[in-house]
Amino acid sequence: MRFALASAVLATFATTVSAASFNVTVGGPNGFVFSPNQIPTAAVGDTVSFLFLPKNHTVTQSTFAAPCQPMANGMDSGFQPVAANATSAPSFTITVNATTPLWFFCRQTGHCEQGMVFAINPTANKTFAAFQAAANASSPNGTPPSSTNTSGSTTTTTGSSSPTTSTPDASSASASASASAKPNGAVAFGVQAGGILAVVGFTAGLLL
Ligand SMILES: *[C@@H]1O[C@H](CO)[C@@H](O)[C@H](O)[C@H]1NC(C)=O
Ligand SMILES: *[C@@H]1O[C@H](CO)[C@@H](O)[C@H](O)[C@H]1NC(C)=O
Ligand SMILES: *[C@@H]1O[C@H](CO)[C@@H](O)[C@H](O)[C@H]1NC(C)=O
Ligand SMILES: *[C@@H]1O[C@H](CO)[C@@H](O)[C@H](O)[C@H]1NC(C)=O
Ligand SMILES: *[C@@H]1O[C@H](CO)[C@@H](O)[C@H](O)[C@H]1NC(C)=O
Ligand SMILES: *[C@@H]1O[C@H](CO)[C@@H](O)[C@H](O)[C@H]1NC(C)=O
Ligand SMILES: *[C@@H]1O[C@H](CO)[C@@H](O)[C@H](O)[C@H]1NC(C)=O
Ligand SMILES: [Cu+2]
Repeated sequence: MRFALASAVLATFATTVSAASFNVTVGGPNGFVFSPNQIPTAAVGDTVSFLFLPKNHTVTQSTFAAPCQPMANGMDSGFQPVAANATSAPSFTITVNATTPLWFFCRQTGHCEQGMVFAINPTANKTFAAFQAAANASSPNGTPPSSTNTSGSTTTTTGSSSPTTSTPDASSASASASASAKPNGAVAFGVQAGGILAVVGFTAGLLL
């Protein structure tokens, strides 16, 4: 068993040795943002690892036409609540399987409409800026369009303060990845091992 696993890892490594890996943080001190907010050029086989900072975000695939709506059969990390004082964070990794554009958003209430979107391989005609502008112009999911005040979000407090939150979070990321792993022609979920990555510098006072 151990040998088989090691062989599989080595085989995977051998076939992807030239692939690039990108890290993207989700949320955290900078607010409702992915950072960086786009990967301009990703090749087939490249991986993108999302690292979830406080508070409670998702990485969810959408389409250019409907930035804040989950794409049918698209990828979704599920909600990843991270305490403000957490010292580690769950991660979620996807493998790029085509060079066509990939569009993502956070489906936490109101976040997409505040520009929390992300793109891989945007094009000259379908730019990140155009995608984000469309997201900003969207009506919040489940919120009456007439409500334009920004105070509508109910997510300003972090629900969990458990210091052990990160481990189950990572597990749920793995579970979500597995559950959503069916090919959609664009990307595939990568290995979720090593889901816990050390994160330093969280400061509760900066999170809002
Ligand atoms: C991504 O993050 C991991 C874990 O912190 C680190 O080992 C790796 O070097 C980072 N990769 C890039 C391209 O920054
Ligand atoms: C961009 O849009 C223009 C106008 O619709 C079109 O002529 C052009 O072929 C498009 N370019 C690409 C790369 O799709
Ligand atoms: C979308 O809204 C965010 C948050 O207000 C802002 O930072 C960003 O510049 C906006 N993007 C566009 C393209 O208007
Ligand atoms: C927005 O909030 C202000 C007070 O915070 C209130 O006076 C106003 O009526 C609200 N507008 C809407 C559309 O709810
Ligand atoms: C994270 O957000 C989702 C959606 O709003 C919510 O159902 C869930 O309870 C939140 N989790 C925590 C720990 O706050
Ligand atoms: C985070 O803060 C909560 C109280 O808000 C505390 O119970 C918990 O032990 C803290 N966790 C860590 C890792 O410091
Ligand atoms: C990659 O995409 C192709 C179609 O573009 C599909 O046939 C294949 O199953 C995908 N691979 C994975 C691992 O999702
Ligand atoms: Cu979010």
